[in-house]
Amino acid sequence: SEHQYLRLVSDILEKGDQRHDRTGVGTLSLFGAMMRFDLSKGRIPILTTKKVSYRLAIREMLWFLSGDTNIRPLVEQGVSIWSDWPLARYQAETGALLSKKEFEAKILADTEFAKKWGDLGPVYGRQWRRWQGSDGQVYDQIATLIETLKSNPSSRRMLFHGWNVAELKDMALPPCHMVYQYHVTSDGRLNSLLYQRSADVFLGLPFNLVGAAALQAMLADQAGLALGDLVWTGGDVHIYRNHIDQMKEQLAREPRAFPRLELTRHPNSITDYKIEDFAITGYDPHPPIKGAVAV
Ligand code: THF
Repeated sequence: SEHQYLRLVSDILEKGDQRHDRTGVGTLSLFGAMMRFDLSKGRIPILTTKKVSYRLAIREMLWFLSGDTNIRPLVEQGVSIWSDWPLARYQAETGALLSKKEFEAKILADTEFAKKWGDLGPVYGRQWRRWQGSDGQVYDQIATLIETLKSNPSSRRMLFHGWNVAELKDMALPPCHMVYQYHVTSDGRLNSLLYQRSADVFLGLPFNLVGAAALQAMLADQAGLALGDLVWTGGDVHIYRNHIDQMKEQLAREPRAFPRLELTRHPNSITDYKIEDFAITGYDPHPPIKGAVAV
């Protein structure tokens, strides 16, 4: 339940190591954490102690699955959560001072501009769907995973990975949610385990939980399986210093029941899901809590 998340937050606030980080903001950080969510009753972990824009998180997951690495299709759908990194690169390389809104407007208006400045490099989608092997072959890790879920569900090798060492230097950000492993129980339930090397507990983690649960539901749907547990595990699990007040406010709230997820359509392929296929019911969150993202 959500208490696991709140306990993690209070652990970090109480015992977290004060660290300097890449972004210059500074964090309180713990190393190594785990949470386990039971999805078998149809409920998925969308936090209720603040309002989470879960549609953005599902759209982000659908974008990963499409194999795209350019922010343009996200911006077209009103998803701005990836725009800060291309904007920072554009500003650093051209000296131009644009607001995020102005930058996104150029991405939408100008195809050439979007190609040049909207791409994040070989991030998630590329590695998941088109991992370039040293043998010259291109590997679709998601297609292989679905095949194995169907043909050999007792396999212990059902996973996909984002950390392609040779290509890290070309990525706007190396993958945070890095390995997804799957497991099918003898009674046909799909479990998943996400290993996240670095977790922004206030902003990113709530999104990553929604994405992982939505993905698990799509994979189960494609492979004809029921849902089991979602296990989340984190490496450097941190709260940015400028999120501490927000986290304290969130901790003071009483969690409610997680909402239900139902897929209302059964597409033939993992790439055919649309945002409308995700019916979320019973989501009754506390009000949103704002916080700035560290770039
Ligand atoms: N970098 C950092 N510092 N934190 C992250 O969580 C993160 N990500 C992705 C890549 N780099 C990261 C980007 N994901 C929001 C949510 C997810 C993000 C980035 C930003 C965010 O600002 N959410 C707000 C507003 C959402 C909205 O637009 O409505 C929120 O209140 O949830 C982790 O994968």
